[in-house]
Amino acid sequence: MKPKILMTRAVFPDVITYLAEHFEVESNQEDRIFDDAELVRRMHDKVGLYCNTSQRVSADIIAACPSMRVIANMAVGYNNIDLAAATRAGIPVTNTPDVLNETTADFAWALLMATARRVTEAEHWLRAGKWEKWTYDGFLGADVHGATLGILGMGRIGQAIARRAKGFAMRVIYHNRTRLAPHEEQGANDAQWVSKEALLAQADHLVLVLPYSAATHHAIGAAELARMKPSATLINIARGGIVDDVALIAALRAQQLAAAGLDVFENEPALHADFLTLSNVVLTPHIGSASAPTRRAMAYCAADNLIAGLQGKMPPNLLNPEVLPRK
Ligand code: 8YV
Repeated sequence: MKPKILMTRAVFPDVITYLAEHFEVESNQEDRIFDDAELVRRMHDKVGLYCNTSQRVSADIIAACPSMRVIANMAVGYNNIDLAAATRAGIPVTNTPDVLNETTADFAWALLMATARRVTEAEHWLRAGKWEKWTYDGFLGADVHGATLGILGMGRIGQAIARRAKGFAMRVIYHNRTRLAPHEEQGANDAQWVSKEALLAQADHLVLVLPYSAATHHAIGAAELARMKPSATLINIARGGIVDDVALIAALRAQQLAAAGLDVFENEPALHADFLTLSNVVLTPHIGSASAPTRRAMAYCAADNLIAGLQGKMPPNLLNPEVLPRK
């Protein structure tokens, strides 16, 4: 008999076929969202969990699923999983890094450009039938070329964003807990490390690409927004919770900040209703990695991690190697 796994959300059907070569798969192509109790109930006879960031896997859930042997998250971020609790329970946890770096960097630029040049605001106005004549001051935005790009969080996606700034002749500054090696700063990234305070004060366009954790909760709040230029744009493609959304709404209303491009929100998908009343925001539903080839690559990456883990092999993207027996 094949080992049993649960897939918490709908995926490309061929990924289910692929996993079914190895496992008895319980899929969820109806794409219902499981609450904690339903997840635990469905996991009672399963050894593998294939999930994504919409599925919370808390310490209580881990404790209530004693047969669970591997968790494969179809995302690079894994703040939905209590990694420490999984590690204590000896459960390998995997994610899907790298395959989405370039696609997510592309999207950061799409959001930055749309926000700086007011693309969606102008389109809504056009669709509303308001375009009667050209005006010299219609939808004036901020320049991107020649401006200073700030990046908070300079991991693999941050660096892919930095590399793209060359074509826009931008100065790139970044802040990260760990500074890049000199050859990385001077090479393709061409980026200068600055303090967080300097980053906030100098950036014309500030992109957030840091992982969410207790340490980065509200890393951008009222005090940080007050340090930014009133002409600046803020782009969040990382995680809801890194920005204090209430403080951001107040800053955007007061035009203490020119505009924001947001792909992620606190408590998403139930975002703060006041965002919908603002014209100086571009809002997208967490689609940073959503290109067809990349979502497919993520889905197979998570599948390969689960297969390796349940076969007792080293999963390619293991987050907690300390759970494996020492050789
Ligand atoms: C995912 C993401 O698509 O990888 C991540 O961390 O935020 C996105 O690429 C989304 O979280 C679904 O798991």
